[in-house]
Amino acid sequence: MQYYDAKLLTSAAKQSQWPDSDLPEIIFAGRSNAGKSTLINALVNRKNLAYSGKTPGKTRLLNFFQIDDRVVFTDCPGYGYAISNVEAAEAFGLLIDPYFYKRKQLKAMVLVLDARRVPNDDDELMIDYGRKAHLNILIICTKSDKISKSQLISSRHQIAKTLDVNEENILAVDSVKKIGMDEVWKRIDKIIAQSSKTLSA
Ligand SMILES: Nc1nc2c(ncn2[C@@H]2O[C@H](COP(=O)(O)OP(=O)(O)OP(=O)(O)O)[C@@H](O)[C@H]2O)c(=O)[nH]1
Ligand SMILES: [Mg+2]
Repeated sequence: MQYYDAKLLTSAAKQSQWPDSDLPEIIFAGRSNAGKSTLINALVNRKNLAYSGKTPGKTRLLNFFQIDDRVVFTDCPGYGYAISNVEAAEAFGLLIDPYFYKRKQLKAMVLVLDARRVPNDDDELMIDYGRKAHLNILIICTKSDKISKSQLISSRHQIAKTLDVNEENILAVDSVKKIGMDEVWKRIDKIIAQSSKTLSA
């Protein structure tokens, strides 16, 4: 089992609180309860690094985790719980807008989707954020253990169509049993390698 030195750098509500770091960053975004925090924990072999809670939608901050001296994972608050709540939507925009558009070391977005659900308008909005900020986009379907192989195949088709992405960029994982993590790391390593070129350029 691979060991990762992973630590919470900081939790930020606004730009002045972003950590002072020049490592490449990857944001993990997705609907509340999609499995963002559990995925981060699984990737670094930790149980409680990123808190994965029983009260979905509670985190309202960007949580920055440094992994070794290589990369920073940013755990984004989940969206979609209070879709009709304008205030909540505004607060979310205020939190992530500057981060997506001003954070130079932000290189990629992992869009976390529950494999059992079709992407909704919020997911489409989120992927648009990533595209407008010129990020690499990787889609991870969590909870693949909860559906059959054939359901997973059709789910991936559906996601590719709805979000207009190549199926190659849609991976499936079971974060509880930590299945699929090697493939996710391969993609992350690739992103890190590419961004170290642009960061030092
Ligand atoms: N079976 C199974 N359960 C999962 C998987 N990933 C996440 N879960 C469960 O789904 C629930 C939500 O996971 P979280 O990681 O807290 O979700 P989140 O996206 O961080 O949620 P917010 O922070 O509230 O937005 C937890 O009970 C997890 O144990 C998976 O791959 N398989
Ligand atoms: Mg979470």
